[in-house]
Amino acid sequence: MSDATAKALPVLVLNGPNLNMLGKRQPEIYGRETLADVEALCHAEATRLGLAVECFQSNHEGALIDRIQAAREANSGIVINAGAYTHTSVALMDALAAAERPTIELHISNVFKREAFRHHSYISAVSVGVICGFGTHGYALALQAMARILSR
Ligand code: CA2
Repeated sequence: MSDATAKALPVLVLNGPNLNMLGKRQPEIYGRETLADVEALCHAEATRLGLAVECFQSNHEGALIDRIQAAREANSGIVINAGAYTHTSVALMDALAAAERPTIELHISNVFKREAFRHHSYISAVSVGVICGFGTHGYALALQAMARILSR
């Protein structure tokens, strides 16, 4: 297959609990863009980078784990904003480790300027790197970093 016809590598963009509320509450922390705006941004940035994205949001830990398990077969990399599960979920950490796909952890807000309980992440230990504090632009930054990782 020539480069021109090569299929774009599919990156999974996962959003966890309450991120379906983006743009509807707390704009001073999370901005005014909705989850649909964020997912459109991801598709546009992926196209620009020659990647494909599959977006998934759930408020349920088990549904997120099921999607991560599917990513082992279906996706080349994972960008994850695990929401509050970041700070609590050994189960998500274990699922990401088992997926064996390069993972980038993302937060819209700068969690280190916030409450102490947001300073610890179970996801960081199984991630290539972490992007936080750049608002929803962080999703574009994460995809740029993922494109570089997958090109190696
Ligand atoms: O900054 C981030 O992206 C967070 O992952 C967001 C989580 C929070 O628990 C993490 O500590 C940091 C919360 C997501 C809630 O999103 C909302 C968005 C709009 C309105 C209400 C909640």
